[in-house]
Amino acid sequence: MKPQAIIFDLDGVITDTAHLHFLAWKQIADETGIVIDETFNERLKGISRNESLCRILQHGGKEGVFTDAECLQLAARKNALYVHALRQLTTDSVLPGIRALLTSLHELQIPVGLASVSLNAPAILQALEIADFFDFCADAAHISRSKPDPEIFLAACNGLGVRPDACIGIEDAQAGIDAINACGMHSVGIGPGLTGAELHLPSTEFLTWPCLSAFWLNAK
Ligand code: B16
Ligand code: MG
Repeated sequence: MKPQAIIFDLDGVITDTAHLHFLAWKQIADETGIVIDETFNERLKGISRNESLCRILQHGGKEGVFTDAECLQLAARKNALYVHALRQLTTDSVLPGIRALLTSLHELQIPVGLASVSLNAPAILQALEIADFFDFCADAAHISRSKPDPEIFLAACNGLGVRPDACIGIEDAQAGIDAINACGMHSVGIGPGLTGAELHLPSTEFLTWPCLSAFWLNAK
């Protein structure tokens, strides 16, 4: 038996945009007198744009300092910086092993979904020239709760018409692993520092169909 679908996170699994998010947020934080570093940035992975801003302001002790309109402006400026930085993405920016895995899944006719809370996800898939591999991308604009809430993964399952417990979810962030587990999907974690993933791989290079297939036989 094969899984009914494989559902991917974007940032950190398909391509590494976390550093670009960090640089854009760092510029906004610097301008508001808040210090953030890469360690703090780990806490923003899988977290929506507005929620990320709230966490940064809280981190800098500036919660409640800005009006709602000013917060919207800060988030919009961060996004403009980030979108500008996305211009550097090329087809070579797909993480190792991912294009080969997507090709295998396509040949095996296993549906593929995307569960990214990034509103820029469709443009990123286009820039990487892998959009056609995805049967359904959950629309982040219709999600009201960031990971670790399972909402985005459930939306991907609904869109594909599959049962969560018959699917594999792949994530690099702790909030994402928690979201996958919360909806009964089978979780695969990529990279260091994660707890609770059913299968844990050091990097995307190890993410092959034979590896996922063996995991699936043991998971069921
Ligand atoms: P945007 P994922 C998430 O993507 C990022 O991990 C997170 O850092 C970012 O704030 C969020 O997307 C929203 O992104 O500002 O482009 O809408 O990990 O869910 O693929
Ligand atoms: Mg991620």
